[in-house]
Amino acid sequence: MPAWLDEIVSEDTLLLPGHTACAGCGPAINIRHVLGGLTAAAPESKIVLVVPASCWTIIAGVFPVNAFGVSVHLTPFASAAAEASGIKAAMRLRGIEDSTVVVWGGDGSTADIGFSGVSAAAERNEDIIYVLNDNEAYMNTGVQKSGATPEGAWTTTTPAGATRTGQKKDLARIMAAHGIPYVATLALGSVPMLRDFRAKVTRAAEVEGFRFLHILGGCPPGWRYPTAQTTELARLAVESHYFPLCECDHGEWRITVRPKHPLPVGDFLETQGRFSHLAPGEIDSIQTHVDERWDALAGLETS
Ligand SMILES: Cc1ncc(C[n+]2csc(CCOP(=O)(O)OP(=O)(O)O)c2C)c(N)n1
Ligand SMILES: [Mg+2]
Repeated sequence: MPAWLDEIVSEDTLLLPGHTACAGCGPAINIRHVLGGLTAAAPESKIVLVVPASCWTIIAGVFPVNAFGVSVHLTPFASAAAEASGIKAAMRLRGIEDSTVVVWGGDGSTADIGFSGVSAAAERNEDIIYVLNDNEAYMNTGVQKSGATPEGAWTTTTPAGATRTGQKKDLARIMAAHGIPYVATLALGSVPMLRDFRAKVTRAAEVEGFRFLHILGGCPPGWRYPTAQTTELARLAVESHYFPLCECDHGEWRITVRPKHPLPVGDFLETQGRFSHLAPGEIDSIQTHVDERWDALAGLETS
């Protein structure tokens, strides 16, 4: 077994078996690789996971039970980034210099309800890692539309016939505009994507200051697809340019995974019930917006 794979297999204690995530939960795979990557990069660093209201406040468990092998601090939406800033400062005051404070916030939390706190912590350049765990809706409360829900998607608050109009907020670019040291987008759908994912987590561990990781994770009940398809959907999201993988390292933008033969976005959309009502003209319109976003991102690349 190659050394990097060996390392990954030894990380099974970071998210413990028996947690209550749904079958096929994309974020459950993603969080394991975030914690694994951080532990591998800095084995001595104490990790504190800060979790605003979301599926993950349920999955983490109720005290004294903890589904994680690291400390977890649950918060309301609006205060997650402020509480993470305070935890980091308190650790320093107590002489614990080597700590990694990680917010694991949903898209509802990050793009909408908690956004002012996220923006303020970024503007202060707090020394924390903020993860946007993006499953593209308020899933824990039954699939309500968030600012990160994509155009055309069904949710319980945007039913067929009145589906999501407008565009998903581009949180990576919004956060990069704060001038923070590191921003990246991540998804897990293939071995090259896994290596890209882990390299970005490692880079986030190296950098000091506010780091923002935007991670796409499929939700079988919310996106309406069979549970075994989670990684395949992440692959289609990236290969269709629906979710480009990129980073902005100290102001330098780079697309990190460039599909050789980009797929039509319809190949991604057709896998999920949340898009099954779309007419061909609506898919064409989504394709136009996907192409525009890709071109805009490519235009940001500095090298
Ligand atoms: C101020 C406030 N409003 C509403 C809720 C109810 N609530 C709990 S979890 C949740 C959904 C959060 O969605 P998201 O941040 O996308 O995380 P996900 O559930 O998708 O993991 C909501 C609305 C709450 N806890 N606090
Ligand atoms: Mg969500």
